[in-house]
Amino acid sequence: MSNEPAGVIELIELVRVEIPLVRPFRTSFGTDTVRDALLVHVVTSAAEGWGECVADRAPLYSSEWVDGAAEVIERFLIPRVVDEPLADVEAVGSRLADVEGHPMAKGALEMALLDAQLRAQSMSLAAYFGAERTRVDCGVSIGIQDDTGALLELVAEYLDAGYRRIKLKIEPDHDVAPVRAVREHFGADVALQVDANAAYTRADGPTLAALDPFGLLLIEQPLAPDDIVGHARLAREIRTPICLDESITSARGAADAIELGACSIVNIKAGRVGGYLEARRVHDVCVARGVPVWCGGMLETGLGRAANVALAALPGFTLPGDTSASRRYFERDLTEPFVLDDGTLTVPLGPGIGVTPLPDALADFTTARRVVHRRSAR
Ligand code: OSB
Ligand code: MG
Repeated sequence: MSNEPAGVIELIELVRVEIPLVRPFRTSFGTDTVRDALLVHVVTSAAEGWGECVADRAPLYSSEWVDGAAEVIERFLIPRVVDEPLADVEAVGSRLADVEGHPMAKGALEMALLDAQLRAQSMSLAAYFGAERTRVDCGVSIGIQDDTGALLELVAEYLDAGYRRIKLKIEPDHDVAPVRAVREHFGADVALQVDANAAYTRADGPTLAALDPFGLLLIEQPLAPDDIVGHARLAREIRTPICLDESITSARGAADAIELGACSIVNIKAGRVGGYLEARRVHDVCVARGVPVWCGGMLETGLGRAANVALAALPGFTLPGDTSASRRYFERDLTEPFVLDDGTLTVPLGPGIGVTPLPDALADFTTARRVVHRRSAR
C-alpha cells in the first residue's frame, strides 16, 4: 500500500437519487418499488470520489435508514475526517470508531474517500483489495411472489439470462411451496438458495427442516440478527447449511458466529459491516476458517455494484453473489450499465471503483443535493 496522501478534502456533498425498480421487490420485511439512494460525493485536491449508502427508507432490514444516515454523516462523521488531514483511507475506521453503530453511514463515507484516494493513485479498487479474478459469478435474488406462475416465469427469465444461482425470498407460509415449485419445474441442477431475512423463530426448526429434501445451497438468515445461539441450535436441526447476513456486523462477529457453529457460509455486504475495508477483513477471517463467502447486495446503483463486484473478485468469494446486472434492477442505471456476460459481471479495472455517475442520469434521478462541507480558507 502506497503512502501517497489522499489529498486535502475540498468539498463533500450529499446527493439523493431516486431510481424506479423494474419490478417491486418484496421481502419478509417489506416491499420496495424504488431505490432511494444517498450518495456521498467527495472532491479532494487530487481527485473525486463517490460513495453509496445502502440504507433503505425505513429501518426494517437493520436499524439504519437513509435520512438518519444522511444526518449522521453530516453531523458526526464528516467532522471527524475533515478536521485533520487524512494520510490514508485505512485510518478512516479509527477516526469514526467512537461513533457507535451506523455502519451503513460510515461505509458510504469511507467508500467515497477510498474511491478518491485510489483515483489519485490510479489504482483500481479490485487491485487494492488484492483481487485475482476479472469476472465474478452472478446470482439473482427474487422477491416473494403471491402467484406461483409469476414466480416460475421470473425464474425462467433469469435462468435464460444466464444467472448461475437463484435465491428465493421466503417467509412463513411462503417457503416450502415456492421451493418445491421451482425444483419440480426446473429440476435438481439449478443452484438454489433461500433468504428469510430473520422471519422465523427458534420454534420453527421443523418447518425449516421441511426444506431439507430440496438440496438448497443454503438458507440465509432464518432467525433474528442477534440470535447467534438460536442459529447454532438450528444448524443441528436442519441439513441445509446456514448462511448469516444481518447477524454479521464485523470481522470479529463473523469469527465468533463461525466458532459457535451458527453458520457455515457468510454473506458479505460492505454497508452492513461499516465499509469495504471491514468487508475485506470479514472475507479474510472466513477464508482462514475454511468458510465460503459470497457478496450480498442492497439493490445498489452502478456505483455500489462496481465496488461489490471488485470485492467479489477476492479468492474467498466461491459462491455466486447477489451482484446482478443493472437491468435486473433498473431500466436505466446511474452509471454505464453492468451487463451479464455468460452469467458473470466484469470487474471494473479503471481507477477507484472504475465508474462514475452518467451526468444525464444523475441530473434526472437527483431529488436533493447539498454541499455539507467546504474547506475553509486558512
Ligand atoms: O437480505 O440480501 C438481503 C435487498 C435489500 C435488502 C436485503 C437484501 C436484499 C436482497 C437483494 O436480497 C440483493 C440484490 O440483488 O441487491
Ligand atoms: Mg439477506
